[in-house]
Amino acid sequence: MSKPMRMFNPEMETMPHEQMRALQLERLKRMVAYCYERVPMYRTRMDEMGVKPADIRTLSDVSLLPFTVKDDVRDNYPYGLLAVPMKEIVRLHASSGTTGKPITAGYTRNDLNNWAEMVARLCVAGGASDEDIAQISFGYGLFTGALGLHYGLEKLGATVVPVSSGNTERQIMLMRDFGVTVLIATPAYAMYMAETAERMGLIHELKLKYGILGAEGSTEEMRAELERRWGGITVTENYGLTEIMGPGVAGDCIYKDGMHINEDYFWCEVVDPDTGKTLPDGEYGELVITNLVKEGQPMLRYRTHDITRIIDAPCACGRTSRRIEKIRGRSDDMLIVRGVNLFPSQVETALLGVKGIGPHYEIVLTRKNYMDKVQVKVELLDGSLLESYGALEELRREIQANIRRICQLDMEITLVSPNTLKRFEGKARRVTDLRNQ
Ligand code: DLL
Repeated sequence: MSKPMRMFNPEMETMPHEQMRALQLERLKRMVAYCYERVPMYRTRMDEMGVKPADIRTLSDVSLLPFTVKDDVRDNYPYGLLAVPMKEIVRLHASSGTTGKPITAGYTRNDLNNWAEMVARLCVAGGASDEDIAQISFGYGLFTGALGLHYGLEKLGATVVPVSSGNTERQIMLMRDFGVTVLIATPAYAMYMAETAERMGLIHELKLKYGILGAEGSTEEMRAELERRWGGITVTENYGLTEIMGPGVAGDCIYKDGMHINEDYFWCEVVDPDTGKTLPDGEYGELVITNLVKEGQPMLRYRTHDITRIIDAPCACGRTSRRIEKIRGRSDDMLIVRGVNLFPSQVETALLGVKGIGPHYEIVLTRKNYMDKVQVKVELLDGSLLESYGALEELRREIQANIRRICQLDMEITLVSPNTLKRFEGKARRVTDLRNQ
């Protein structure tokens, strides 16, 4: 048997820092000039700020450039930010979001080739090889997740099963029949699939080894629960966004100590979300990404709203790239409850440490007499507990104490019967905020 792949592109993935910085600077200079010449919005903004492409002499000069925000992409919907004639665009993707016009992205043929390369790297980092059979349970369509992973996995030579999301029992049957070894899904859907496989009594007949998950946040506790539920698989996650490319910006290696950035394609900074000032590596703030190589719709300093920090320490896997820590939350998902900042991920951490409850939850915020109230609905693993007031109260108190310790807030805990909360086949929506209604 051949040795499993350890890296897809060792030359790039283990490039010494100095050499990588030189490559990034060369690419940054070229990209800034490219955007200035071809995208009217960037030319206008840079002219207004009195910045010319020639002013970019070092990587830190990136801070001279204007930010790009989601509204810029919306305001230029659908083609206003393309840097090439439509004839050169061979694919369009979009992310719907909850309000307003979708966010669109156009890709040239070179963009698609580069995209497959960056995804292939993160799949190998997450354990996949050309010997694997990978089931893609992201919804196929305008969403970048399914096709992004699809071409990356094909590029590395894995066998792709493009099943898409939904019809969960059939997914489990196919996993067994096809001998699937790698699962591609959101963490929320992967959890739902694990439950379904357990219920069907098939979980031990599966050959699954790796879950390469992404497109939404999840906590370490959720990762551990997924690994356990699926019978001891390795779960890694990867990160990306439509505006910048889709999946492929960064991904975990099997050491799960931060997501390796594809640094030859992206320049990542972390900024103070309030002042926009660039922060030193290691400090938490908002991730801002600049495309270093992209023809169709490149972005300069795109504000992701995702909160993380950059890790610049060696990794046991031998890759030399800087990493981003697990996303803590989005700055626009941060809830302010009675003056306290709350990320939904903190609630997840508090819940998953408690025995007797399942990994599904829902957070509902209401306001009465100017007072915010948070209700957390959680499923019991054993429904018969609903008959025992004493046991229920004890469990509720334990959860409440955990939440108070982690979130510094008191919340009302509602324990519900097993299998009654909503399940998700894509990105989970766990928060309902009714305070301004
Ligand atoms: O979710 C791209 C993607 C697909 C990434 C598949 C990984 C796997 P959008 O739909 O544009 O693109 O959503 C982007 O999702 O700004 C984050 O808030 C969130 N997100 C994506 N990956 C992660 C992750 C895709 N690993 C938005 N952890 C981003 C936390 C994530 N949040």
